[in-house]
Amino acid sequence: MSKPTTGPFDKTAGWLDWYAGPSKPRFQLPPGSVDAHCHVFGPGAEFPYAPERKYTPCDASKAQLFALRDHLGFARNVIVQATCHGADNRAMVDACVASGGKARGVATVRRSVSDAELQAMHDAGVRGVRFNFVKRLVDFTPKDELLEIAARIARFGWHVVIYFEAVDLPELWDFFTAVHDDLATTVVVDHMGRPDVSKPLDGPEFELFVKFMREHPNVWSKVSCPERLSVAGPRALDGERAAYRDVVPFAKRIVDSFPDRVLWGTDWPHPNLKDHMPDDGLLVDFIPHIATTPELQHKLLVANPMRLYWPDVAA
Ligand code: 0GY
Repeated sequence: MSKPTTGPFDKTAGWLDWYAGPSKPRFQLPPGSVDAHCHVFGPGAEFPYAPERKYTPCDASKAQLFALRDHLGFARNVIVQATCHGADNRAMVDACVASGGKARGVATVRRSVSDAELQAMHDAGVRGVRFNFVKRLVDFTPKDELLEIAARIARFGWHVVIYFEAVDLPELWDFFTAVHDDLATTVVVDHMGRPDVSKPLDGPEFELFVKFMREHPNVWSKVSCPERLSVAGPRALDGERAAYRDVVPFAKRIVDSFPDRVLWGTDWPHPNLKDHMPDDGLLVDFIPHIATTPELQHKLLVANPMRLYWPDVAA
């Protein structure tokens, strides 16, 4: 893989670039595996970062993403619109189109989006919208706007991806339940709703998330981002193939409890990590610790993402 570059934009102070030269995973991904959460950044010279962004990253192009896909052994990507591009989906859509059917997208839209624009995104491979509730990443969007968008995209058969932090779930519960009950749309939660893994696995905070999934059969979870959630490490660096052990019980519990509603992704190029940048090869080696049988691994990496993003292709 080539090295990260920066275009005409100045990166946020302290920005960590993605890890160039990742190792080969020892865990062999099942054939047809999908990296169901990753991003492209720019390149800024071609696809400028949004004026309202909360951070300015290094560039992370589609060619670099596809090189990583091939290096790690994934067959497909789901490219999630990153907040540094706001609701300008051009970089993500361009990557989906260039992938030749090997990438699907998740967009960010405002209520001003037209049906023709939604249709064009659908034709390019977009299958969902992302609602982000993480306050450090986005400005507040009124819930009525989100519900309006959710109703409009449901007609395209798209789903909703939501990103929030565990402490905010009680406040968001009614809204998410309305999306579920009124629209029957699949709702995919990013990174298990960001649990605080220093709290007990069976404590009230994570139990609420488990209850959320148990009571709402349309809710899925990405069991991704141990590098974001881990407090105790060890980091996926320097050959460490059993990294982020404090996250394992949380992710394993979700995989074991809801094996047909889980997804996994690298989160490359890992926006906003402050502490370290993981070796993505070693990150893949995290997977067999949380999906411990070939059957669970196949569901997590192949069957589930294919059902959601490529329902027309046999997995
Ligand atoms: C992630 C996490 C983060 C950022 C974004 O779109 C984004 O900017 O998703 C984060 O900073 O926690 O899912 O990639």
